[in-house]
This record gives sequence, structure tokens and C-alpha cells, in this order.
Amino acid sequence: MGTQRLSPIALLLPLLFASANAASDPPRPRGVGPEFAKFYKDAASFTCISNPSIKLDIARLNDDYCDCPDGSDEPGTSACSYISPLSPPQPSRVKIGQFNETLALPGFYCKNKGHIPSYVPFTNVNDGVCDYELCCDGSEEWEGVGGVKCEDRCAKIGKEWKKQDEARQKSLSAANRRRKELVTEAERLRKEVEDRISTLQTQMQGQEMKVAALEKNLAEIERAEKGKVVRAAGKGGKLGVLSGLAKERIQELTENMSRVRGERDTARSRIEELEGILRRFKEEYNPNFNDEGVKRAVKAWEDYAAQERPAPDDARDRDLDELLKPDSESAINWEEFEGEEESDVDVLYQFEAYLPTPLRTWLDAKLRDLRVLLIENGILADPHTDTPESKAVTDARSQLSTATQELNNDRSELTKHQDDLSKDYGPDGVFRALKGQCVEKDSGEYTYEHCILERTTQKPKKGGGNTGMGNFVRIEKISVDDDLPVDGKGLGSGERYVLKYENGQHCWNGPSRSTQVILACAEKDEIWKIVEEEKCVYRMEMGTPAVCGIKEGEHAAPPVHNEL
Ligand code: MAN
Repeated sequence: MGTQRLSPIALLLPLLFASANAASDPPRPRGVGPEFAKFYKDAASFTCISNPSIKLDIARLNDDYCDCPDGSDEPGTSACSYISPLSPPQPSRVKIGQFNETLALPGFYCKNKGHIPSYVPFTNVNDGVCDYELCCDGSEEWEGVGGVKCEDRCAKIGKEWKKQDEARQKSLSAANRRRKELVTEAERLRKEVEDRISTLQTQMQGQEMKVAALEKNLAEIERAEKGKVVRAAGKGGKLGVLSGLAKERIQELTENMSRVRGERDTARSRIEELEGILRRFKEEYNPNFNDEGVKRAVKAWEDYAAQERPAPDDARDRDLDELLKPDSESAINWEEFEGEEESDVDVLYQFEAYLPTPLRTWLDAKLRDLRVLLIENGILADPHTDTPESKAVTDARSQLSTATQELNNDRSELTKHQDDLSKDYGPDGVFRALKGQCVEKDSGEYTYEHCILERTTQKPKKGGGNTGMGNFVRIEKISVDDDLPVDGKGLGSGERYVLKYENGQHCWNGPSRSTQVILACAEKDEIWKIVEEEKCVYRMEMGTPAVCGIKEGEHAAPPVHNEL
């Protein structure tokens, strides 16, 4: 079998279009492809392709003896197959006129009529094995070594290939369509972020103005509060102070009354208990024992019991209960008095009360300003230093703090979205549409999960905790050169996008786990293969339509099941 590492399809493809010209070419020596025909036109002699100084008699062409250093005199035999092959067979790489020890030709040319022409490595020529994968017409076994006879199977293989190719094209179109959808979706998501940014920016402008206004409002209220003349522990003016004191005193009295009532009740029940003891004593003592002390005690009890005593007044007790209730109807509504600024009497003696309202307001403001100025300059004592903040200030402060908090929330959301817009989401931002979608694959004792642009995880099938194999860090590109498996589910060769995941769970005696997910075009998202390349360093190969048709290369098309 071939020494070259390319798949049959890869070897066939370069010749797809060359075959169209083949019919018009003059007859060529055995094994020569149409693109090399020009070197073999002379009917009398042959000049080695890479060594024009070596000219041979035409009889030495395909005489099964290697004369040219580049093997070009043996296009139809394996005589020069020991020379390093061109890999991959690209005619453009032949450097004319320069001596080297590389074959000038990509291999033995099979016309493969009915299918696609192809080159077979020279080592395969006349080796007694039919290489139908590359040479469906069997022409590379022309000598019949060991009696081998390779029939022409191009019609059947070509038909099958065509079917496969159609499926491949269909799959490619589906993958490209899917990619287009993904790009559209990614654009929509990006637009959503952009829109949100502009909404937030407008919202923040308004919010900034609101915060500034509330700051001003708070400062003004605080300043105005400073200017208030009468302040004390209670709220409001003198009446407020009085009501504050009265409230405290009533509170104290109520508490004490409750306590005293409790003590009275305890004493009452003790007396009842003692009276009961004495009553039983009188009934049960033996009068025949002439005990003077006992007789005196019984007499004293009879005198005590005969005294008239007022019965407990239940109605009063009920009144007392009502009075002690905090929500009793007769309870005083202190708040009514707390808000009062000045008493009517105060107002009566206030000179400015007799002024017209506008003038009074103006004068009041001036007086307050003067008072604040005096306080701020230490000439008057600040009456507010040890008094609690007024409700007006507390409300203004809380409004400001709510508005500031809202502004800060908007600010951090804006930063998050702006950062997001500057992130790399791959070609055409396509991975934005796949972010957070998870794909799984079983492999060995684990199920592996890849949540796109988020994380990779190893989940033990037999139970136990999951292991983080890395969190998404960036997108990179690498060059790969792999054999493309028959089912096409592999990387092939060319530039490939890689999603890098790092800083996963720490590996005992090793690094933090990391994963690189190498992507190739496929009709749907699927993990093809997982390898632990080194301890805790993982490599996943994954197919996704997101990378289809981005880079011209062998793997621009998605894989199809290929049994050629
Ligand atoms: C677990 C898995 C393996 C890893 C070892 C390292 O068993 O995460 O992939 O090699 O830990 O101790």
C-alpha cells in the first residue's frame, strides 16, 4: 500500500479538473500525467526534468532502470521508487533545472476513465497488489507480477464515488447553511448587546442627573435643618419637647403600675393560701386538749375572719387592664404633637408673623442663612450635634442612596457589555451563537462535556464528583496535519480553530487541568475524540458547522461516511 499519508479523496481531488484536458493531449508514455506531458514530447530523446544536463536516448524511458536523479525517466515503473517522493504530490513544487533527490513526478498516473484520474506512489507500481483505492482501472499492475490481474472497476467505483460526492455536497450545503444561521444569530446577539449599551448610556445620563439633584436636595435639607432654632430630644418645637418628656414619664408610670399590680396579685394569692391553712386548722384542732396557745390562735383567727372586708373590685381591674394596653383607645397619639414646630403662643409673639408672606419668607431665609453661617463659623453652638437626624434628612439620604445604587448597577452592567463586545468570538463572531451550548461524549470511564466558550468537564460514569478540565480563556489557530479518517470525522490537515480552556481542577502531582478543543467543519456539533496527551492535559477533536468554509483547505467540507 501507499507510503503517502493522504486519503484517496485527497489524491483524487487535484486531478478532478486536469482530467478534462486529458482527451486533447497527445499520447503520453505510461504513467505520465497530462500536466507533465510537455516533458515527454520529444520522440527521440528524453531530458531529465530536474536535471536538464542529462539527456537520454528515448529507449531508456520506462526501461525499468533509474537514470535520472529525479526519477523522471521512469514514470511508468517502480525503478525510481527509492527516491523520496514529493509529498503531497503537487506538480507546482517541481523545481526545474535544479538537482535534488526528490522525485520530479507525484507518482504513477492512472487515467481511471469513468472516475477521477489519480497518482499512485511508485512503490505500488507492479507490486502484485491492486490499488483500487487510487487506481480503479488497475493500470498500475500492468506487468501482471505473480499473475495478478487488476480488472478495471472505475465504472462501479466512479458511480459509488459520485453518490458519495453528492451526499458530501449536500452535507456541505447543509453545514454552510447552518453556519450562516449561526452567524445571523451571533449578529443578532451582538446587536442586542449594542442596543442594551445604548439604552444603558441614555438611562445613566438621566440617572446621573437624578443623583446630582438628590445630592443637592440632601445638602439643602441638611443646611435648612441646621438653621432650625428649637430642637431637643423629641421632634418638633417646644410642644414636641414637652410631648417627648410626657411620653417618657407616662411610659415609666405604666411600667411601674404593671409591676405593682403583679406584686399585689402575688400577695393576694399568698393570703388566700394562708387563710385556707388557718381555716382547716380551726376545723381540725382537738378542743379537748386544753392547750392555751392553740385556743388563743383559734380565737384570733375567728376575730380576723369576722372582720368585714371589701370584695375585690373587678370593674376597676378591668379599667386598669384597658389603661395598660399599648393600643388602648384612650392612649395618646404622640405623633400628633411630635411634628409640631412652634406653639400658637410662640407665633403670637413672633414679629415676622405680622409681615406679608413673601417678605416673611424672604426674611426667614435670610435669618436661617445667618444662623447657619454663625454655626458654621463656630460663633453659635450647633444644636444638632447630639440629636438624631430628622425624617426629612433620612428620607433625602435614602432616596440618594437608592439612586446612587441604581447608577452603580447600570455602570457595572455597561462595563460587562462593553467588555463582551471587545471579546474574540471567532470568525464572524460565530461562537457567540454557540456560547453555553454543551456537547457530550463517552470515552473510557468518563463522559466528557464541552460547554462552548465556558468549560470542559470530566464526569465519571460510575459516580463520584465531576472534574473541571478548564475554563474558557481564548480562541487560537493551529496548523494540523492529520490523516482524515474514512468517515471524515477528523481534523485532516490545514489551519484549524482551537478553543482553549485552562485553570481547571488541580491535578495531584501535576498542573491544573487544561483542554484544547480543535475544531473542524461538520454538519452538527459533535465531539469526535478525546485524548489525555499528558497527565491532566486534554485534547478534544470536535466537529461544528461554525468553522465550515472559513479557511480554504482540505477540510472546508464536512465529513460524510465514505466507504470508497
Ligand atoms: C483523574 C482524571 C484523569 C487524570 C487523573 C490524574 O483520574 O482526571 O484524567 O489523569 O485524575 O490524577
